[in-house]
Amino acid sequence: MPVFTELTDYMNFQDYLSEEEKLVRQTARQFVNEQVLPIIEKHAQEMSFPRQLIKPMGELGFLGASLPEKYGCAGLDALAYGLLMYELERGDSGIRSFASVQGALVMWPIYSYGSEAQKEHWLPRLARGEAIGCFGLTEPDFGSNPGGMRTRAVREGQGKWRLNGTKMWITNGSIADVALVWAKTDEGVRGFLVEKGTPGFSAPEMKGKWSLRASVTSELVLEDVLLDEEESLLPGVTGLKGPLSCLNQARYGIAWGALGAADACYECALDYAKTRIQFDKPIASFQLQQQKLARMVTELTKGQLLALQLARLKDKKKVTPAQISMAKMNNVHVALEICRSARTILAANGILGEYPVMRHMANLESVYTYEGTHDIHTLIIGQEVTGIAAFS
Ligand code: TGC
Ligand code: FAD
Repeated sequence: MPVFTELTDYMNFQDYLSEEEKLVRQTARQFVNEQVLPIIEKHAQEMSFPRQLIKPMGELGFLGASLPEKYGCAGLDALAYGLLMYELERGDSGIRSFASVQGALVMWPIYSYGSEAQKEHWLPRLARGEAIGCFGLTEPDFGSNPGGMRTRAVREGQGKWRLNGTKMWITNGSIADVALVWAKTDEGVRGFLVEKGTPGFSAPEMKGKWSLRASVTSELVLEDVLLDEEESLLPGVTGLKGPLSCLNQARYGIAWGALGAADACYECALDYAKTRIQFDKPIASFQLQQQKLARMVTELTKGQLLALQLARLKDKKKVTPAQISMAKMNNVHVALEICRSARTILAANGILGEYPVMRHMANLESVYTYEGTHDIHTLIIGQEVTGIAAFS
């Protein structure tokens, strides 16, 4: 598999990065080149998550990277965090997914809605990769519409809660030490931290995926799980806005990350087109192939500029959920198109694991769906511009 030393930067956006942003990106790129690319194809073929990468990711500060140093995190700005996601997903969407779930969907809600004791107990361990987290919102019958969830938590005497329900499609589920489970209560939706090994709780792994094969996806089964309120209940939020606010963090990371996968495919296709000879010429000399490459680099660049502005808004705390939806929707869509186009340039070789193209393409089919499908983000933007919700 070819290893490329620099990211695609047609509009020279890197000239305006701070020293810290450059360092984070470079560190993540080196990590991916040295530790992810040599092993990822084998893991994807064997359908296993490379758990040996968790500790190094923790040591490098990649987990919960935008949270404060007080809890053992790197305290990165939004742009540095986005570039980190870009580089990780250039390796594989499964690696970025692991970091997204750990940081944006488990550590961020504990930081934002947890008690001080919960923060001190979980955040440093999660940051170091000594504990793994997962985020349980989706259910077998409620994906795009999590408000319909059936998982239920009821108060059981003084300071206790009883949880029943099933979650599905949960990244990291079977390897997680702690699951953040969202459940309906009489007060509205609440978040509960459920530790591995709690009686009545299990997390069977889902098998047979053709996408995100180097990532663990699981069910969460909760049968009369008895929880202590102080340890488990996130006190700081009630209502669907709890889980949906976490998604803003993760969707932001995906808007950057998907472009990393696209960059890997574009670079691979460009390199291949310049060296593959047909009709006595490199295929890069044919107009039809140049058109594909020009389109790919243009869409990649437009996606980067969209994500850059999103980063600026996010750091100024001015970003809206619908703006994040636009970037997630657009960037995953163009990333998938870029990967598909790259596959056509590599033709038969494009389906081989020797090149990263088909793996990225298959991964992005999941990315297109999770964290809100392309359709749902379209409707979120539609609601923003018309003032009319068209979800139901
Ligand atoms: P709606 O009535 O619109 O909203 C309910 C309450 O939530 C608030 N809200 C938000 N708050 C913060 N950020 C957001 N993005 C928010 N969106 C909504 C809203 O203001 C309201 O608050 P309040 O105080 O008035 O109660 O809710 P709805 O039921 O009509 O649903 C709207 C819809 C469809 C947009 C929402 O349900 C949605 O986003 N659906 C998509 C579900 C989704 O994205 N699931 C992702 C699961 S996690 C995952 O996929 C992880 S993959 C990880 C990986 O491996 O990388
Ligand atoms: P559905 O909601 O059943 O949608 C089916 C189709 O109908 C889609 O095309 C959708 O766009 C369309 N549709 C639905 N509603 C509307 C509407 N109102 N208008 C128009 N079209 C509509 N979830 C978690 O909670 N945690 C995780 O860690 C997690 N990880 C995941 C990992 C993977 C690999 C995958 C594939 C999914 C993961 N998910 C996770 C679940 C993911 O968030 C859901 O799959 C996603 O929200 C869509 O739900 P669904 O698959 O049930 O599709």
